[in-house]
Amino acid sequence: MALAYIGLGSNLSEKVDGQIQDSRAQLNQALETLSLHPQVGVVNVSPFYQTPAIGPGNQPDYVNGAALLETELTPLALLDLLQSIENQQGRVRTIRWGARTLDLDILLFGLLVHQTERLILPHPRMHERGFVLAPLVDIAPHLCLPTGENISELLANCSMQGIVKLLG
Ligand code: 5RY
Ligand code: CA
Ligand code: CA
Repeated sequence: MALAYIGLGSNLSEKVDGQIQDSRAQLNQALETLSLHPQVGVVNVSPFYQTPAIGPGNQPDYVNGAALLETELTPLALLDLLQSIENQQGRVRTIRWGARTLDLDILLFGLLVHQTERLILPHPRMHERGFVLAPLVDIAPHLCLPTGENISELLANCSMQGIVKLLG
């Protein structure tokens, strides 16, 4: 049984059965699907944040969050599952770093350090992104990367400009 932290993001809504699924609903739907998987447990979920989009063009703000999973899956099997949930929730891959209905990233898989074409662990940019670290620190303030760096200390060096914690 491994513990894995994931990052969740969405900056596009989608219509499901005629109803608008806003970005918060996208994240909640993904967590629901994960919790129903026989080899995955959702241990803890962070508050969600509204965050200015970083990337090309003019994009809507994101909703970002983080979650702690316990899983029997291998890192690559978990990645397959996360990508299948992204696709199931209407993610269309057009331009790199473009707006998306759902983005699920493995941030940490235990203390595993792994680097292949498909998957780099820890997530290579997590240490410098406020929208990743702020929700993560809410659920794991004492968490350290395999390098020994504490995530609360890393967050203190990130810009929190425009990042707002959402209520409820
Ligand atoms: C930079 C470039 C591309 C940062 C930079 C991406 C999210 C990035 C996002 C998200 C917010 C992307 C990857 N320099 N902005 N932009 N939240 N994902 N706020 O989840 F993150 S595309
Ligand atoms: Ca991402
Ligand atoms: Ca991703």
